[in-house]
Amino acid sequence: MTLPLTFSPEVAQARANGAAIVALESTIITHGMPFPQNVETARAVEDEIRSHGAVPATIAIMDGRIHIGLTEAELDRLGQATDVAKLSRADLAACLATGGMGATTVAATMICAHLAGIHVFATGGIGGVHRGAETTFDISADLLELAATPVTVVAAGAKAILDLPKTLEVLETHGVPVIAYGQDNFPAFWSRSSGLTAPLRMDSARDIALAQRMRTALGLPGGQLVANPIPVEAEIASHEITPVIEAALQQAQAEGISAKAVTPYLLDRMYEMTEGRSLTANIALVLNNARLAAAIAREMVAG
Ligand code: PSU
Ligand code: MN
Repeated sequence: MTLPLTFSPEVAQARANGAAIVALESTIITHGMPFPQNVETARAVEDEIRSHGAVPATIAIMDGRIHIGLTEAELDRLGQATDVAKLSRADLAACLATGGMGATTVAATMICAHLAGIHVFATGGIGGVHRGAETTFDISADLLELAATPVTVVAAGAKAILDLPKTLEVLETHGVPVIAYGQDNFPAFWSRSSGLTAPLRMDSARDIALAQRMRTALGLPGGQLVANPIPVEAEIASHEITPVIEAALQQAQAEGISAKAVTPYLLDRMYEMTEGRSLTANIALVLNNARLAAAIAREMVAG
């Protein structure tokens, strides 16, 4: 069976030229931000990568094909669609087989990026171990994907809607390098610090690129999580965001939200309760991650 990969003209050209490429996920577009800010942000992130010397490849499933890079029209279609499946490792193949439209999470984007020969991927936050996981067993497949698929993921850490100590423990158990960029602390998405020390720290894109290559050379499967703190001016202090997180979690529980619906529900409640401020911060940190990912991708190409 030939792989159902469709490259956008821009990405096809980048591959032919051996240019630096940065993968981008699509669940952040369909389930992470409201329209039209989702499409505007997706475009701004792509432009940020272009202006930092790399080519963006937004990944999504459309018409039974894995699209590596979306045209303007495809991005619009995805951003406005309301019936898009949220795809992880478990449902990627089924969506392709049945021809539906699907947005890729961190896990599914890593799989598709690897198939396309892309080694770096920028996003906002990764999934993790949910609070109460000791009873719900709700642990994002993103964590196991980082252990299995050789793609370096640049995120702003993980949201404090998750259980961050447990998230770091699971990553360690599965042998995933967690690298804080430019500081010792593991960042918590809207806040630069979670109060937890990250297992590793690096201060240059070059070291991060080299570490991924070294990992693969050693025969170790899997990628790396680069935790890049939100820019200072965009940060929401932890004493401001914590009560909002608590309220959102309580509402999710009261409404019996479970499984795949949990993360999108919490993001939506946070947006409402902060009157959009959580979204402004989210956009700033994704742009910041795009810049770092572009620098890492350039280092990987430079070899
Ligand atoms: N965290 C965010 N924003 C997001 C997501 C997570 O701050 O948009 C999305 C990503 O696509 C991530 C997915 O891979 O949610 C994780 O979902 P789950 O917890 O159901 O595995
Ligand atoms: Mn989950």
